[in-house]
Amino acid sequence: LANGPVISPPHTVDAFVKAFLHELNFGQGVPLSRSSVNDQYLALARTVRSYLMARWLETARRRRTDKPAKMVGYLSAEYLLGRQLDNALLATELTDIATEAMVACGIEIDDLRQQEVEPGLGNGGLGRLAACFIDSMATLGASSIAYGIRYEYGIFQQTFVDNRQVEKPDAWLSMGGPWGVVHPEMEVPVNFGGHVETYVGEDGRERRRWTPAWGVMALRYNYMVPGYQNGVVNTLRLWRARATESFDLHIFNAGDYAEAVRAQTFAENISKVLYPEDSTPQGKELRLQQQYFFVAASIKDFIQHTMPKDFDVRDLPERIIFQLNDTHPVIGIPELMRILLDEHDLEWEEAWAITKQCFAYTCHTLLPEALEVWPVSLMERLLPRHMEIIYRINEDFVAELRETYPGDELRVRRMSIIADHPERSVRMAHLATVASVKVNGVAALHSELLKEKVLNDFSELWPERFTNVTNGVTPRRFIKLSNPEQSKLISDTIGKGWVANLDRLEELVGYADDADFREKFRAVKAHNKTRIRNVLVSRDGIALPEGHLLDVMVKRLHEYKRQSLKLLHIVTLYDRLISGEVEPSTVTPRTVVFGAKAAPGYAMAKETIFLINSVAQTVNNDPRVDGRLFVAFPPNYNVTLAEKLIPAADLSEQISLAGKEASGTGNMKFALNGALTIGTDDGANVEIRQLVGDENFFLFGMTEPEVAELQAKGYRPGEYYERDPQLRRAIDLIASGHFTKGSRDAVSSFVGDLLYNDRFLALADYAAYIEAQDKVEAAYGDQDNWSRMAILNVARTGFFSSDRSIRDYIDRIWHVKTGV
Ligand code: 26W
Repeated sequence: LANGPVISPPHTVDAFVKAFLHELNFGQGVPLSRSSVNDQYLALARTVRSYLMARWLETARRRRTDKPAKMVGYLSAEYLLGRQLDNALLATELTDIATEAMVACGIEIDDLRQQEVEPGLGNGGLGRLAACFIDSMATLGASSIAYGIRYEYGIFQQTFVDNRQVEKPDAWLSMGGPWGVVHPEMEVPVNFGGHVETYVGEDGRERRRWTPAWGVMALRYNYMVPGYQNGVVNTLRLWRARATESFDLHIFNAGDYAEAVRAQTFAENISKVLYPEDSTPQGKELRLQQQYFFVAASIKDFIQHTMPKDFDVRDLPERIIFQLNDTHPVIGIPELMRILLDEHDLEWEEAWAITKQCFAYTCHTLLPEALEVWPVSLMERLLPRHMEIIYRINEDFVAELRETYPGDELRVRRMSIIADHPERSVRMAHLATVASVKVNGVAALHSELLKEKVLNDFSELWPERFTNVTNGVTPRRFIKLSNPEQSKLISDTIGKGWVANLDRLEELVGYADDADFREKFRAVKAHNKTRIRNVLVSRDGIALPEGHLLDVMVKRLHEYKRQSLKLLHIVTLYDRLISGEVEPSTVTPRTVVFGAKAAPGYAMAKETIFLINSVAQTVNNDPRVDGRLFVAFPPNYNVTLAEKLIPAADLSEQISLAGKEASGTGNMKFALNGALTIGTDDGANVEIRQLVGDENFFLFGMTEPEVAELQAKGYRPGEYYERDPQLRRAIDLIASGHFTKGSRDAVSSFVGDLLYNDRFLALADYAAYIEAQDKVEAAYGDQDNWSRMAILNVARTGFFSSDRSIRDYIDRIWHVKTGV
C-alpha cells in the first residue's frame, strides 16, 4: 500500500456514501445529524476529491517515468475558475452516484452546490480563457502545468447602493477551501530589492552578484484540473506569499514583537488581493511584486522540482515552453536569464539562446493604454538585477536594429524595450516580443491588427514570429453543465461524442429544417428562461416578465464595449412607447439583462452603471410601457450567474467598436447556447459570422478601416446628435434628468462625454444599431424561423471549443505531446 498505486473508492452509491460519511465524521468532526450545510458541502467536495486523487497521482507518475516529454508551463496572473464541484463530478462520471448518495443521506445535493463560493481569481475574459484552457489541456492530455497566484481575495463582490456600484471584498476562502492541497514543505523563496555588485571568480572572470534586501516564501497550493472522462488530472499550482521567519529578525530581536508581526503582514500582502483593473494598468508596485512573485516561484519550481535532479539547464528548450498569458508574467524572461547567468554560470550568448526558445507570448488587447509599462526607477528599486539584464537585452536588440535599419533612429526609438517618454520605463510587450518563439493574437482580426498596428515594426522585422490562435471556450462547463436540456437534446440526436469533439455539432445542421427538432429546441430555451427567472427571483428579488425576447449584454463595463450604445437603444425603445409613437401592443416585448463590473477607479464606467440602474428603475415602473420593455441589472455578474443566464438568452450583444475587442469569448458561449448575435465586425464576431452565415447574424456598424478613416478626418459626435432626431430625443431624455429624479447633474458627465468626446464612436454607430435591432424584432416575430437560425448557430460554432484552440497552440507553438 505504501508505494503501490492509490486506488479510488469504487463507483457505487454505497461506497460513495461511506466515503462521504467518513469525510463528514473524521474530516469535519460532526455526525450527519448535527452537520451544517457547509459541513456537508466540504465533505462532499473532499469525497469527490478523493476519487480524483488516484488519477492525479497516476498522471504525475506517468509524466515522471515515461520518457520525459516537453511540457507547457502556462503562466497566468488570473484564473477565473467558477465553481468546481459539478465539473469534478462530470469529469469522474460521478454525478448520478453522488446525487443518489446524498438522497440516501437525506440531503438535497442542490443545496450543497449553492454553498460553493466560486474562486473568482480573475477579472474577465483573460482569466476565464485561462480556466477554459487548462480544462482543455487536461482533456487533451497535454503534458502541462499551470501556474498562478492564490489570491486570498478574488474579484470584488459588486453591490448596488442607490444605483451606484459599491465593492465588497471577496473572501472566497472564508468557508474553507476544499479543493486546494497545500504543501508547506515545498515552499520556494522569492527575493526583492537590494543591490548588485561585480565580483571576480576564481577563473578571473567578472560576474554580477545580486544581494536582495528582503524576500518572501511562496507556498505551494495544488489544485486538480480533471480532464473530461479520460482519467487525466492535471495540476494548477497557485502560490501564496508567506513571510520568512528571518523576515524581520532584527525587529524580533529588538523586542518589538507586535511590530515584527506587522511586518510579516506586509510580506503576505503580495498574494492578498487580485487587482480589479482590467485593461488600464495602474503601475502599482504591489502588482509588480505579484508578477515577479508568482513567475519566479514557478520557474524555480519547474527547474528544481519538476525536472530530474541531474537535469542540465542547457536542455530546457527541449523540456519546457512557458506560455505568457499577456504581459503580466513577462518578468519571467529576465528571471530565467538571471538563473542561467548567475546561478548556472552560463555565458550571456548561451543563456540568451536558451531563454529565447522557452517563451511564447499571447497578446490580449488592442488598446494602447492597456499595454503594461513599468517605470525604470521602480524596476531598479524592486528588481535591480533584472533591470540590468533588461538593459543588456535592449542594448543587443537596438544594435541589431541599427544594423538592419541604418539611420532609422525613429524606428529604433519606437521599438526599443525602454521608453524615454513620458517617463523612462520598460515596455513589457516589446520585451515579450523580442524574447519569444511566437507571438499570437486571440482572433483572426486581432492577430492581423496586431501585425499592422500594435506591433507593426516587430512584424516587419520578424514576420514568421507572428501567428493567430482564435480563442475558445470549454464545452464541458459552458454547454454540458450549464445547459443540460440542450445537451440532452443534442446527445439524443447525434450521440454523446460532441462533448469532447465539438466539431460534431455540425451533424445538427440538417435538423434546422426539422420542425419537430425546432419545437424541442424552443422548449429547451423556454425551460432555460424559467430557470433564470427562478434564479434571479431568489438571488436578487428580480422578477423577469414572461414571454419576452431575452436580450443579454454581459461583460466588463468598459467604454470600448459600449454599454452606452445599448443604453441609447433602450432609451429609444422607451421613448417610442411613452411618446405614443408606437402602439405598445404592436412591439415585440423585450427584456434586457445587463451584467458588468466596473474597475473601482474607472469613473466613467461607474457613471454608466448608475445610469443603467436609473433607466431600469424608471422604465420598469412606467405604466405607459405596458409590460413591453423590462431592464434587469443583477449585481455581481460572475461565472456562476453566466452559466444560468447565457443558456436562456435569445439575443447576444457584442457591440464593441470595430478594432477594439481582441476576441471576446462570451460571444462564443451565446452562439453555442442558441442565441443569435447582434454584433459589430470585431474580434471573434468576424469568425462567428463567417461560420454561421450572414443570414443568421445581425451585423451592424462601421468596419475597422472605416473607423480609422473617420477618426483620421476628425470625428465630431455632436453632428450625429444634430442630424438624427431619434438619437437627439434619446440623449435629451437622459440629459433632462428624466431617469435621475430630475437631476441633470447626475448625468452631465455621461452626456457631456457622449456629445463632446465619444472616444468609441457610439453616436456614429447608433443609427445602424437601431436599424439592426428593428430587424431583430421583425425576425423574432417568426419564431419558427428564429429557431432555425439559432440551431444553425449551435451547429456551426463547434470551432469555438477551447479544445481546438489548445490543439492550435500545440501545433503552431508548443509542439508538446497529447494523450499523456
Ligand atoms: C491591469 C492590466 C491589465 C491589462 C489587461 C489587466 C488585464 C488585462 C486583460 C488583458 C484584459 C482582458 O481580459 N482582455 C480580454 O482577453 C480575452 C481573452 O483573450 C479577449 O477575449 C477579450 O477580447 C479581451 O478584452
